[in-house]
Amino acid sequence: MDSRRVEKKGRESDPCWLRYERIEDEALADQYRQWCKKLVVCGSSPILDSAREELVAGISSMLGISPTLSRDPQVSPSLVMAAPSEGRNWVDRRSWEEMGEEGYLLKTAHREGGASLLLLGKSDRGVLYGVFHLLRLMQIGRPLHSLEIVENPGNRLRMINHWDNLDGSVERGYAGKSIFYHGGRIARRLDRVRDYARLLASTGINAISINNVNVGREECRLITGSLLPDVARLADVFRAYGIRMFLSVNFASPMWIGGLPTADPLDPEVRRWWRERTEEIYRHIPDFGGFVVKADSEHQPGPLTYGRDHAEGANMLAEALRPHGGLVVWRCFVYNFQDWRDRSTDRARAAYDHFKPLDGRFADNVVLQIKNGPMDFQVREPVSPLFGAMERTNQMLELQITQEYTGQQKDLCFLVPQWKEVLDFDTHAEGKGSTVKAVVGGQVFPFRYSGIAGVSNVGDDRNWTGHTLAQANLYGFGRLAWNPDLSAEEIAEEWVRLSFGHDPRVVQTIRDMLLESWRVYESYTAPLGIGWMVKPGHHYGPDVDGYEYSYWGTYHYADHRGIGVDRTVKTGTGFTGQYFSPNRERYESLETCPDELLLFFHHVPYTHRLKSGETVIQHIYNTHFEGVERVEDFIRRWTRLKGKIDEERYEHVLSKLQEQLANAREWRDVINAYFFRKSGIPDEKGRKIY
Ligand code: GCV
Repeated sequence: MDSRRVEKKGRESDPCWLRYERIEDEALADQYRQWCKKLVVCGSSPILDSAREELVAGISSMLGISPTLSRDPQVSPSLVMAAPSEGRNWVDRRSWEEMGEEGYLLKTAHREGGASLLLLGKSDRGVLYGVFHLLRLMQIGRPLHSLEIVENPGNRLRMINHWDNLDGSVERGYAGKSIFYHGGRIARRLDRVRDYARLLASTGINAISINNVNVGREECRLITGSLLPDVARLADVFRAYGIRMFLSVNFASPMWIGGLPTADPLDPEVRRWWRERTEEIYRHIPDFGGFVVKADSEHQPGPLTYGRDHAEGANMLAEALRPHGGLVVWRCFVYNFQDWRDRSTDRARAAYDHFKPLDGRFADNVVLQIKNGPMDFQVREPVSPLFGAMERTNQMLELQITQEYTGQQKDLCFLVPQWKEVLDFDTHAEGKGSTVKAVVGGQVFPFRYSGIAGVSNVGDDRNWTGHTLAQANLYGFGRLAWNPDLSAEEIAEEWVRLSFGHDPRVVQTIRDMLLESWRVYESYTAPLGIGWMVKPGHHYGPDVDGYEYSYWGTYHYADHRGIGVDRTVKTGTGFTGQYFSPNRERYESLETCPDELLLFFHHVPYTHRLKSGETVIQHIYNTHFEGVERVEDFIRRWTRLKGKIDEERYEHVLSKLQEQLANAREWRDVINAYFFRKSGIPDEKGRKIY
């Protein structure tokens, strides 16, 4: 076991997918030993040192040998890990040029006098990513004798956002307390943070923001001399794994901690204040990434208070960061300006209505961070129409790894299939093929900065994520941010093998359960694109009209005749008009709108027939009964793994599944009863509705 793992309450934290279990197939292990017993390391830097340490730890643990270290590149056979400056000598020009800034090459080179396994990067980061790739191949049992791999990331920014507060709480956190903060201070021991950095780097993450986007007064201190030395300690840990640190800032900081009478972005004193603050940050953290900002949203202050718009607000911060190479990540989750007294208000329209007119006005070191859907991380939503709609403005995608509306790490819900649908969605912004992944990958418009951010699901629980199987979401997020073309199946299988080994029944069972789980969760919580039927505040469990902003049932508009939100141009809120053709027409028409989003876009009678042939009301009943049955089936399948995986994880997952079953039953009963009473239409199968 890795001695670097921190102890919590006397117990080691879970290594997740970096288990490096001893390879039991001796023939395979022998093959690997041939390559790994001599390690040639050319170059040194904090990142290369992390790479070397990881490689040595992985090899020792999997193969039971300590590789001899050498600087002599002629040693053979050997594994050669070379810094960018030296790696160039090892391969032909074409191979070298195939690699991008953060790319790497893994190649078995058979040469006169012997052979070497080359692990080269265009940057130190690239080498580190190559090390993790090689270790992954070994954990999965792949042969190494004829490797020829060149990998480059599909996204420039691959970022994790934390919603951690200084008091140690985590907004929408379901896995214990923050790993960064305890009681108003930054943790003294950072072993756990270091293991986290390893986990993130192993999937290719290169940026992290470490505090909640709802920035309270206390958290404002993170950008002051009182906490910056500690923030810099955290930055040091992440830097050694190629991860740049960002901080969330409160737009009113000049007033809250600067003593100024205003935070108006056009006020010269305010601008000077931000410049000086930023300079101080860079004195502590020379490679600081920049600011993440939630402005004019859910009680957070912003430029609108001063009659300024979001571009003026963001550009002021961009100006302060520019001399240092920093970025402003400006969130588009803004809907407060809408008039809630007006019954035709549609929250889905908000981000587009607000930001689209500002296209071209943002500085080039501002990136707009857009949630995947127009609402807020629901189980099912269409893709936000803002993607691709601002061709002169850097854009990135925001996903929620933490499972606020998707089971809160109590219910199993593997989100990669949902994210794949988002990434593969064709916006048609520049004609066919303008997928979301191409937009945020910077291939549709030449964005200077773009990429993907995910809200972390990690806390100080021993297993990091509350539900052990929720580790797969963190892993899957990182893998997709690196390579959005990977399939959900590939990612699920890879994660299971790394985390649970290669027993065919174990692999198949867990992989299949993961892949089915989002639709199962959807089946008992969110019929046909209707979301939000959650208990207020904490958002777990069913309450059809419970959601705190659910004025007049605006999220489902259910009455005794029908259900759904009419968002058509013809008779509704006009939201469908925000999409490019042909998506606009597809959603506008009842005939072509996909069933799973029907009630998001249309208000229909309960007796409306879906493409499946079922009526809407019968679909609601059926899916809620089936959802419970599917969870019962999960439990049956899981119990067949007894004895095939370690007792601790077996029992833990079993208890989570039992909790999920209770939750699914509650959803079934509450939702079915509500719509039975509303519609007066009985279940055609005569099942009991409570
Ligand atoms: C950090 C949702 C969540 C909030 C979160 C917000 C956001 O509304 O419920 O907890 O705040 O999204 O993304 O800013």
